[in-house]
Amino acid sequence: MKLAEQVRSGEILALSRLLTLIENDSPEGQEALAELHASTGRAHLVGVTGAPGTGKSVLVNRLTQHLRSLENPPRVAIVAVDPTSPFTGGAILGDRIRMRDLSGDPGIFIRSMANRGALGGLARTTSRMVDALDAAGYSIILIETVGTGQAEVDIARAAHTVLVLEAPGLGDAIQALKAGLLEIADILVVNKSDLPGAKRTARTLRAALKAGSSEADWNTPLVMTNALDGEGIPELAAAISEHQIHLRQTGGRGEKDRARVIGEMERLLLYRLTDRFKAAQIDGAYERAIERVVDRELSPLQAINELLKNSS
Ligand SMILES: Nc1nc2c(ncn2[C@@H]2O[C@H](COP(=O)(O)OP(=O)(O)O)[C@@H](O)[C@H]2O)c(=O)[nH]1
Ligand SMILES: [Mg+2]
Repeated sequence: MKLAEQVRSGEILALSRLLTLIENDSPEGQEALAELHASTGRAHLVGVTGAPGTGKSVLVNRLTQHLRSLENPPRVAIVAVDPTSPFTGGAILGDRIRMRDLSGDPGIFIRSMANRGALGGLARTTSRMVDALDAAGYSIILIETVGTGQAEVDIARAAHTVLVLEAPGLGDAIQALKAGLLEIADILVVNKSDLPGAKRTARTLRAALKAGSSEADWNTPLVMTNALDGEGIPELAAAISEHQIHLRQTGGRGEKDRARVIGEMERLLLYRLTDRFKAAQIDGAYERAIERVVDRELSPLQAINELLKNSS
């Protein structure tokens, strides 16, 4: 059986292999993805972002456990996009907890990005992995990204439902405001509700939410959780489900999917046309242009205009 068919029929080893092929940007992976495209579009994508240490990994683990304990449990996949070294405490602890609590349930699939998807770009690689998991029949895909770099924030933003995590004691509320994280939140989560200061953090964020709420048709809820003991997790799951229904009813889901497609196509077009353009330059004209810009003879715009003029 071909790889795409194996993935579609839920074979775990085939799925793992496809994800590795995607990470390595291999043609075989691209071929399988092309075959699988018609089987995508069913999963609900949930982005989970926030500063390091807010408890994203533990929360994702706890949320998954909760979803799997429901009467009709969805199949859940987790993609962890964590550019921090695997040797930092948080990531290791998060992974260990996951391994211990979630292993053995065939309805759960967990994948950490082995590298930063250096070959294909982080956003592109993640988006393709999500497509593979979608085609493999996971109906909820949780995407954990550190809310620090623009690429990571963009990955979360591309999801249908975006959770932004906060925790007391990091000077965090202000940080999130600065980073513009609040604006992309469909659900705001104040985790570590057991710690002193959690209520104050929630109050600060509620005020900020009110002040900044511009989206007319969805009032971003604030949910307090304790990811360690699971308090607030059922409420969080309910809020995600409500947002999912809201998107379906308002046509927001279609809009988000379309935006994702447009983004992916424009990225591809950009890479393809750039490669083709560079390949068409004769006698190192492109490299020469770079040197002239470096030497301040031309501005980047002048250099590109000149190259375009000479090659048309
Ligand atoms: N007190 C408390 N600690 C938590 C809670 N959730 C996570 N933590 C701890 O916060 C640290 C960072 O958690 P982790 O999930 O790795 O954070 P991440 O970097 O956002 O993925 C770990 O030591 C967790 O045990 C919580 O609800 N309450
Ligand atoms: Mg983590």
